Order: sequence, then C-alpha cells, then structure tokens
Amino acid sequence: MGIAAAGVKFDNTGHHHLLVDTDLSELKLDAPMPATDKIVHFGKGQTETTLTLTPGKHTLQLIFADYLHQSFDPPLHSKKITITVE
Ligand SMILES: [Cu+2]
Repeated sequence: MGIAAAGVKFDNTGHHHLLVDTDLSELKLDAPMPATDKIVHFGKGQTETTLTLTPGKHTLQLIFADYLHQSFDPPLHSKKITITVE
C-alpha cells in the first residue's frame, strides 16, 4: 500500500490514523473514522508527528484507511504499543 492524501482516490493507497488510548474495538470499521483528539488523521499523507500527552501511560496504534477515512477489510493496523510520558 502507498500513502496518499485523504480525498484522493488512487488504487492501493490510503492514509494513517493514530489511535491514542483507543482500542480498535471502539471503532466502527465499516464507516468513516471521526476525527477526534484520540483518532488523529494524517490526511495530508504525513508519516510522522509530534504528540503532547498528559504524564502517565498511554497506548498508541496506527490504522490505515482509504481516501474516505474508512478502514480496509480486513483492517490494516500496527501493534498497539504502551508508552509512559514523564
Ligand atoms: Cu482519515
């Protein structure tokens, strides 16, 4: 899969969404993902970011989605990682 900006329909491309303290099971995978502070869209095709999080433990996970912000089937996602912010 390649990276493309949201709204641009090219075959085999999409953009990443960063889930912050959010489990995949909380998402409706058959609908466009909402943009919230816990579902961060990289709709310009970004491949890196800077996050500001409160101190403590947080989980992060990437899910890849199509030009309409909708998951592929089956979902393409990273492992969920746990980080500790000091
Ligand atoms: Cu999106």
